[in-house]
Amino acid sequence: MSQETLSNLLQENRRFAPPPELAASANATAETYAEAAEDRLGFWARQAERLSWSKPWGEVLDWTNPPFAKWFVGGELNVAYNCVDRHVEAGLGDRVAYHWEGEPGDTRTLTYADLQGEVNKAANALLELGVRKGDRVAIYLPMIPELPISMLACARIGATHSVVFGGFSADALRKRIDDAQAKLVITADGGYRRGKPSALKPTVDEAVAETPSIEKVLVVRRTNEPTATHERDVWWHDLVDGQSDEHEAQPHDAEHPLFILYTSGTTGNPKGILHTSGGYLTQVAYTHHAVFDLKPETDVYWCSADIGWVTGHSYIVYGPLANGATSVMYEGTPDTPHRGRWWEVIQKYKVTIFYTAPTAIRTFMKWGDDIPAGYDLSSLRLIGSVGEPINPEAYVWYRHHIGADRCPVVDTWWQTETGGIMISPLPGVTEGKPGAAMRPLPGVSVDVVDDQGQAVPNGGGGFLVVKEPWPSMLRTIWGDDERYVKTYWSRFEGMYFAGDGAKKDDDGDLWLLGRVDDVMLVSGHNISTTEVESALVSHPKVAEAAVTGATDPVTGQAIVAFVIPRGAAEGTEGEGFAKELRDHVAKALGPIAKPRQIMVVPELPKTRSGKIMRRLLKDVAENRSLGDVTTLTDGSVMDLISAKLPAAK
Ligand code: 6R9
Repeated sequence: MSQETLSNLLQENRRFAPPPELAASANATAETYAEAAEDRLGFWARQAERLSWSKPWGEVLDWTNPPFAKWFVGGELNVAYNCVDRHVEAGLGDRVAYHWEGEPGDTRTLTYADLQGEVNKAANALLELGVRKGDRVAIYLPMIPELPISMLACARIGATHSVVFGGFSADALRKRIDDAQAKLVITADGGYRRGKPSALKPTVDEAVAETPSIEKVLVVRRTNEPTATHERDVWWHDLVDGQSDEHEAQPHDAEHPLFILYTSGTTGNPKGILHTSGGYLTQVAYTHHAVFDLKPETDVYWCSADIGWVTGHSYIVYGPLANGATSVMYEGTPDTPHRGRWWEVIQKYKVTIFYTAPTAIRTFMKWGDDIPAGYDLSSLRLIGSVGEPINPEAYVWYRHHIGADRCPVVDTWWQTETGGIMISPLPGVTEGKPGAAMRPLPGVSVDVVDDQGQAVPNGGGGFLVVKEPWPSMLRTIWGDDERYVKTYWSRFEGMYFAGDGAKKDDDGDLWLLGRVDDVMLVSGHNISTTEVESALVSHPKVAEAAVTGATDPVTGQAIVAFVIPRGAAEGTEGEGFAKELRDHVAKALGPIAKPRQIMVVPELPKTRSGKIMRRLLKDVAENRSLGDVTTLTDGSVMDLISAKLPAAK
């Protein structure tokens, strides 16, 4: 980053008011902001009362040793009890917790009473395997019910889980197991992806051959594909099914480690982000209630994320269950067996609240408007987005084609590190602006600062920071307090540095501009990848775009854009198309943002959670061999891209 602030180029004037019926009975109102502003800690203390505590807390926040926070000091609770048992005790045992849909079309319905029995059996099984409070358990499962069941079983007995995306390599799994010194891995023979069984167990075998901390491997049978068995292996159906479905949950300290989740970051070893119990559950329950306006008696909620990503932890498992929600959980990919599968799921379960990622939305734009148009999506009342900045055009497409111009869109900004949503519209209060995440939630203190850590005025751009501790904040990087302090709390005195660029518009609303590491410096101007990508996606022939800065002898860096055309679009090849796009960007943002080069590609490299890996595109643009590709969803994508391209000039 240079001394200059980030550019602030894109103009977007469309506005969408909250639907009056939603506003009239919204869970969060304008007063909520005022209430939280008046007494932030009092506000969070009231939110913590959504949970059931075995022992009341004393202080709300202990911040005497910053940046090491303790929330709800001395309080005790059991997270699994809060997510499951207390709903059963309240007479809601027959309410569906999960409508689970397997990729091949098999289904399972789990009520809260069913979930209680399953979690208790799994907890008893973990105890039989010698897992104790404080031990770490690695979970490497597909999107099947045993995944949330395993997480809750760990939470119940006080073991700390570390979920690793099914599909990460043996090496990635081994590193994570070693770092956490996990005792047990829970896995499956495989899962279904793209219409085929996809094996997991061989990867685990390869990983644990070199992880001395692992004592046992607990294996769910999902695909029935033959797998090698080892002495350390135990089948789930042999061990768990026969256990008692009773288990008495013990209370754990509010700061007891609930889970570790690894984020790769751009350099170095993955960081084990540590989340604890009371504060985490308070914030995910509250935000799920307020941002999605959840009415647990009537809503059917679906978050399409993978549980291996923090979004799945907080908004498929802990938030929705703490609130007694009915959720849909889907195992597979959006295009199996056909490209309308997700819309078919919404139609089938009459989903009312839908939460997905911009990468998925742009893929649907590429596939064409007629696909969602073939399904009845009239049950939807609210739709959300997470993971990347949502380009204004993708927002408007989502609102129109999925939300029937009726559903508010909540663009939610947060991170693995923040644990829960931090910036988002409140659907009954906020007038939506396509592309803006809008305002910090009540009780959350966020700002945009310049290089010196000074708040920028409205209309300015800079670095996104969090100014006060929040309940679901990460507590440290597992085993590395020093790296925690250095990575997040050293860039600006007394503030959490998120690593994202942002701007405040003239109304003071927030627009996220992508990771500051991705900002391009062209002829002395900082240009955000997000704004150029959004300008490209606003061209009617473009579905997706990714840009990166490549070294240039004249301008320092030059913008290189990779674009995927929309399915039905014609005339998307050759120099004519490239010129059309370059002119379009120049018109939208000014000549400085004009890409030097446009490359039409069939796919973009993405992480498992759908984020574009611009670092790899930079390698292509600068004619380098590729860096670390271990977190890439699909390794063949880079070959596809390279094969299609002339060498970058
Ligand atoms: C939840 C999650 C965190 C990074 C974050 C930012 C980007 C997430 C966003 C968004 C703009 C949004 N990000 N949501 N950017 N608008 N609504 O994604 O966690 O995987 O740790 O990623 O994702 O760059 O810093 P995680």
